[in-house]
Amino acid sequence: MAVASNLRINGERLWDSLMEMAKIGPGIAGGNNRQTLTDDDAKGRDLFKKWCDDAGLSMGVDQMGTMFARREGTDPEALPVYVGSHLDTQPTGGKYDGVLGVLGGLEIIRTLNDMNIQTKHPIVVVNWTNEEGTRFAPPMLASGVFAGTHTLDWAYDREDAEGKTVGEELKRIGWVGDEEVGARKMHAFFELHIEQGPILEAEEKDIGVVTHGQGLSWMQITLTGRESHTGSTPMPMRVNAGLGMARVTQLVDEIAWSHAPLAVGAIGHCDVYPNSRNIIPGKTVFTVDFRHPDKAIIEAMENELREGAQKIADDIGLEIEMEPVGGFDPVKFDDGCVTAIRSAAERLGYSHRDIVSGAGHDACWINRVAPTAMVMCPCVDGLSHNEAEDISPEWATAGTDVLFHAVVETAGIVD
Ligand code: HGY
Ligand code: MN
Ligand code: MN
Repeated sequence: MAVASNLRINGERLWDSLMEMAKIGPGIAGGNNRQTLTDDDAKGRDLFKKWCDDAGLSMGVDQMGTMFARREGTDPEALPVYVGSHLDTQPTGGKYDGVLGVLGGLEIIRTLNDMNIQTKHPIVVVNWTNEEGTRFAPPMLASGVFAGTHTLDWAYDREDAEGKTVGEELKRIGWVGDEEVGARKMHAFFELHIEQGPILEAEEKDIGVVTHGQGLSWMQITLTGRESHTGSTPMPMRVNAGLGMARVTQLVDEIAWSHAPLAVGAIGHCDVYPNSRNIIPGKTVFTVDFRHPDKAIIEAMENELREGAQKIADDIGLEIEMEPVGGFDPVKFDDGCVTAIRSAAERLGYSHRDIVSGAGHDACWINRVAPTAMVMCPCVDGLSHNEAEDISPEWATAGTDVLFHAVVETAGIVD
C-alpha cells in the first residue's frame, strides 16, 4: 500500500540531531574526525544508543560492534526492514557522510512514533562498524563480514598504523556484541547517503535513485630501495623509493585517463620511510584506489598497474611488492527496492534521476544477502571526504522523506 504523500518526517529534528552528533569528534576545520573504534566513535555510539532508547527501540549488537536498533512490527515473525549507514568518519571528514543515513533511519522511527503508525514488518536502524576503512583497511569491513565476504577473525586482525587490531580496539571501547555476524535475516535494506559527487547539485535534482554502485580496487604497493645521504650520494648511486612512488603516482593517473570517461584512480594513502629531510627514502608504502562501473575495466587497470609499476621498480633498481588490500565488484541494486525509492520521490514531488554511486557503501555488500537500494541527496560542490562537506537542511529532509516512504511502504502500514 502506498504511503500517503502528506506523511513527512520532521526535518528540523533531523537537522538538530545531525548537528548534535557533529559535536562528537570535531575536526580542525568544521568537520569531523570520529574515526572507527576511537573514544570519539564510542561517544557517538553512546549518543545514538541514548536516542534509540528514547525512541523505545531494542538494541542488538553483533561481534563486529554493528548496532541494530529494532522497532517492533505487528507481525513478529516477519523479517525486518533494515535502514542505516555508518557513524564513523574520515580523519578530515564531513558531518553528513554516513551520519545522515543513520540519523535519517532514526528520524523514520521518531516520525512513526509521533504518528502512532504501526508497520507489519519490524524496522531496524543500523550503524555499521568501520565503513570508512581509513584506520583499518578495507572499507565496509563490518558489512563485509555480515555479507560473508570476510571472516570475523580476519576482520579482527586488521591493524592500524600503530599496530592496534580491530579486535583489541572493539574490546577496549566496550562494543563487542554477542550476536553472530550475519545471523540476522533481512526483508530489505535501504541506505540514504549524500552523493559525494557533483551530479545532483549540477542538475538541480533533489534525489538520486541509486541503481548501481561502481566497483573498487585497493592495491597496496611497497617499494624498497636504499636509504642514503641526500647530499653526498651521487645521482647514479641512488636507489630512491620516493622517486618510484612519484612515477607510480603518475602512472595511476595515466591509466585512469586512458579509460575515460568513467574510470577514476588516485593514491590517497602513502608512507615514506624514514621520512627525514636529508635521507633518500629507503621505503615507500602506498595504496592505489581504482574505480569503475565495469569489472573488466577494473581488472585491466590492475594489470596495467602491475606491469607498469614493475617496470618502474626495475628501472630504478627497487624491490616491489603489490598486495590487494580491499575491493568489491560493481553492484546492481534490487529492482523492487529501487522502484520503491523512485515512486516515493514521484509521490512526494521531488525531482530525481537515476544515478550510479561513485563511492562505496555498506549497501554494496548487503546487496549480496538482501534486496537492497540507496537514496542519495546532493552535496555542495560535490565535495566529500573534506571537512567543508556541506548539504542543505532541505536536501536532508527530501532524502529522508523518500527513505521514509520507501522503508514504510516496504514494511507495510497496518491500519
Ligand atoms: O571508499 C569509499 O568509497 C567509502 O567512502 N568508504
Ligand atoms: Mn559513507
Ligand atoms: Mn566516506
